[in-house]
Amino acid sequence: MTELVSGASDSDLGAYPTGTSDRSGHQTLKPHAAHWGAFDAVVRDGRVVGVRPFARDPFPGSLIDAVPDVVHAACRVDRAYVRRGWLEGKRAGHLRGGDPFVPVPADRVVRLIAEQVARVRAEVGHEAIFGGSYGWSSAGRFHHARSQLHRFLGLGGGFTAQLNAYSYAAGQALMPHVLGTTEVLLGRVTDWNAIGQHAKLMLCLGGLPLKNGLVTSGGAGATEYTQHFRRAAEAGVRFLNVSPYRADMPDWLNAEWVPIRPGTDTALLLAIAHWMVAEGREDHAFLASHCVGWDKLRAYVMGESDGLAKTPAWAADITGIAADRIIAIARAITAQPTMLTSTWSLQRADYGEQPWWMLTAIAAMLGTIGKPGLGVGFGYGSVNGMGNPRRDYPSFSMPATRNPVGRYIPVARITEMLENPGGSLSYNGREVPLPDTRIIWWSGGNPFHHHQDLNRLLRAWARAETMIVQEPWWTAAARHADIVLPATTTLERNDIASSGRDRFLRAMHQAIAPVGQARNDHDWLADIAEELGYRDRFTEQRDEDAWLRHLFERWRQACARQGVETPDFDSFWAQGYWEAPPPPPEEAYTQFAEFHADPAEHPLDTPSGKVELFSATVAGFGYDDAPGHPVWIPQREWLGAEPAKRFPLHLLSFQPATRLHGQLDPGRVAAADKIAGREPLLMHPEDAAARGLRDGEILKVFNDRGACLAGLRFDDRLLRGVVMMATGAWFDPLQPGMPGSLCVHGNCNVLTADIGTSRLGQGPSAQSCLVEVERFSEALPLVRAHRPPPILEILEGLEPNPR
Ligand SMILES: Nc1nc2c(c(=O)[nH]1)N[C@H]1C(S)=C(S)[C@@H](COP(=O)(O)OP(=O)(O)OC[C@H]3O[C@@H](n4cnc5c(=O)[nH]c(N)nc54)[C@H](O)[C@@H]3O)O[C@H]1N2
Ligand SMILES: Nc1nc2c(c(=O)[nH]1)N[C@H]1C(S)=C(S)[C@@H](COP(=O)(O)OP(=O)(O)OC[C@H]3O[C@@H](n4cnc5c(=O)[nH]c(N)nc54)[C@H](O)[C@@H]3O)O[C@H]1N2
Ligand SMILES: [Mo]
Repeated sequence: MTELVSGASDSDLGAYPTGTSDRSGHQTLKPHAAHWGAFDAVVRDGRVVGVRPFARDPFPGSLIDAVPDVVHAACRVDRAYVRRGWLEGKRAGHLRGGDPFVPVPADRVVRLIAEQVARVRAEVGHEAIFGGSYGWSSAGRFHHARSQLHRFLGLGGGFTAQLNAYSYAAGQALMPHVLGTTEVLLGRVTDWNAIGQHAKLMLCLGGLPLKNGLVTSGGAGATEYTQHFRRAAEAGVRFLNVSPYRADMPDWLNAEWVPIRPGTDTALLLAIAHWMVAEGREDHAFLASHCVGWDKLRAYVMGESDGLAKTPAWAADITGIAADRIIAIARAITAQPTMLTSTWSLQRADYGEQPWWMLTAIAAMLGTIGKPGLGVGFGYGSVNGMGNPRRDYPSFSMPATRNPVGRYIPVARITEMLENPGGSLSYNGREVPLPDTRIIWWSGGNPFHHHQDLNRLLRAWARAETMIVQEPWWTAAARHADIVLPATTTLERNDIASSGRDRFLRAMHQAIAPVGQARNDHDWLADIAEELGYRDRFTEQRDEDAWLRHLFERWRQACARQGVETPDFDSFWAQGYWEAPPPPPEEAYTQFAEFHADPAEHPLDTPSGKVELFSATVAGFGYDDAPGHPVWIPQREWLGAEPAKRFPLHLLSFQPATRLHGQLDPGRVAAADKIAGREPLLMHPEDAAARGLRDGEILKVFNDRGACLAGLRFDDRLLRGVVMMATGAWFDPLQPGMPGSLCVHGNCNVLTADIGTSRLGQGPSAQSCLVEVERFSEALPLVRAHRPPPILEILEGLEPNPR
């Protein structure tokens, strides 16, 4: 593999289509891939100057347009830096984010890190290194930053890890108790062919938002997300969009919109259940043969166990949906074959386990779990690839490394971990001990993007001694670090992209030389491992090329075991991609089909082998925030709650249409969507009129936890009282390092609450958030997030003080 600049040789291009030189002959195309799609990078004079969508992608997304901007952005980390305060010994107890950085030579920074790691390992223990490093990293599977860090820390003795994903942590904890698997939310779900062939109606909580299909974890060669909706609609499926936002479903699906107050779906579902029982529409046979606990759930629904019947009239007050409309929905789903789904967002809220458990219960009452094309599945509207008709081929990956100390926290409990060293927290029936964290190490994720209540995080973050962040860009995580290692972007190295939800394997050719002194994460870690005496165990004495060939060979053998023919590495690399044979167009997959046919022969992996509408296991945990069957518990913050008087707007922070989380934020696609450089806040024009606000104005959005600026965008597709902001505008406090400082750019996580969904799931609960807005009439502060932080040139005489 060559590191190409201009004028590629034949061997660079190989069999890859070469009709790509412009008249000057200096332009080349390099096959590449990212979570936001597959593309060819257009390279001229050592720079990425453009992108062309992958020719085999039927519906390439628009996010790839931002790639050249971000690769060459001014906010690339150009070399290694150490925070001045850290060098002066201002470590544990000092707020990060305020003081400037000092450039430090690469060899010295490697030694500094190795010293700290060795000392903490010896003096405190491996669990004092928090290496959870949650985040999406990049699509390439060898250079996947988080996997590389876990390998490095695991081989060195271990670390404290993070369990589950921000995306669906509550669901990951709950579903094994109910359906015996997490596949129903992240794996191979009933596919769109089956839905199109058998369903007449699809009830979608949270809709099927088009923008979510722009991304696939690991990247996709085929963005087929919308095509499946279209085909299902053409096959006669009608769609119900139950959501506070009409635009969660594309107009062309002609969906019926049922506006619902955020966080109240469980009440709606309980009322549907009540009507079904009252009308005798539940599938008694299925409930008896395939489920346990119906008697207990039934007693709760009818009010026999708690004196409160969950009638449509009861739910109408909570949800804002009229009782007769609730009955009409209940009638519709019982009268025709119906598929049920919910976006992942519903469980990123207080008690987020409940709507998913109750939706599963409705599928059980309908008797449809495992019936062709029916039942329930989560996430059809959340990411490209869910429900893709496919065969299960091996995906290309780094082998997982063991974490010898076996310590972890539930993914979103980081602030609590830092606040409570030596304490513990309840999670899914266990007491999880919290370590005394000394080193926080992030590579491939951005806690100052993804975590809730950033002001609280900022205070807790101060407790550790050393924060190490590996990043290509000066993200907020890098700015709040002590030691910053410049990482290459994928365009500066060779890799292979692969996703379990996509049938293409794609070569990612290095397109340009590393920018500045950026290095591959693997190479940084190999050098640190060398200082610590285990380079060879870390690298297995392979370089990048040898690793890719090795991993490819493993993948190839796994394919061969399934009888799938694959090319050799060199042919694959030259071709730029490999496509798994697509399944025959009529082939359809229904999850739980065997269980449906014979529950005794094919039991679920639950204690009873059946669908657990009441779980003795969960009940046994004794959690009042997640009892043994689905229940309605009002969220701490919602439109019916007490704080709504002071903060009368429900803020939903949804996934951005213009980037992937914080990634690509410095690029043109995200920039074009902003209002005077601030993240838009969507609001119903009447809510705005009631406050005397005009479209396009800059607002201050606030609650007791924090405040940010946002640009007002009218949107009459929203339920009144609900406002929306996308996540991902880089956190930009007016006074860096000061908790509570106004974020001038519009990062919604200064507003969200940091409370676990419940003791069962301990997932993030970002969606339960009330705010108020007002016009911001001061002079607009500069957005500095996309510039490097203050950097001091050389500080003579400042010797690092290891402690
Ligand atoms: N309010 C609110 N907050 C949310 C959510 C919400 O709905 N509302 N959603 C949550 C969800 S579902 C998720 S998944 C999280 C996402 O949170 P994250 O996954 O943490 O967000 P990303 O911005 O994708 O962070 C990935 C980081 O890795 C860096 N990176 C990319 N390539 C490389 C590389 O090769 N090497 C290194 N070292 N770094 C690299 C990128 O620059 C980026 O900063 O956010 C969560 N936060
Ligand atoms: N373009 C783009 N696509 C992405 C991502 C990205 O960053 N950019 N991120 C990816 C990731 S990591 C993930 S986890 C998925 C997340 O996928 P989701 O969680 O499905 O995405 P969201 O946009 O948070 O939420 C979808 C919709 O749910 C609705 N909703 C919110 N709360 C409620 C509620 O209480 N009730 C009802 N009925 N509806 C509600 C909102 O109107 C919102 O528009 O998206 C993935 N797709
Ligand atoms: Mo996610």
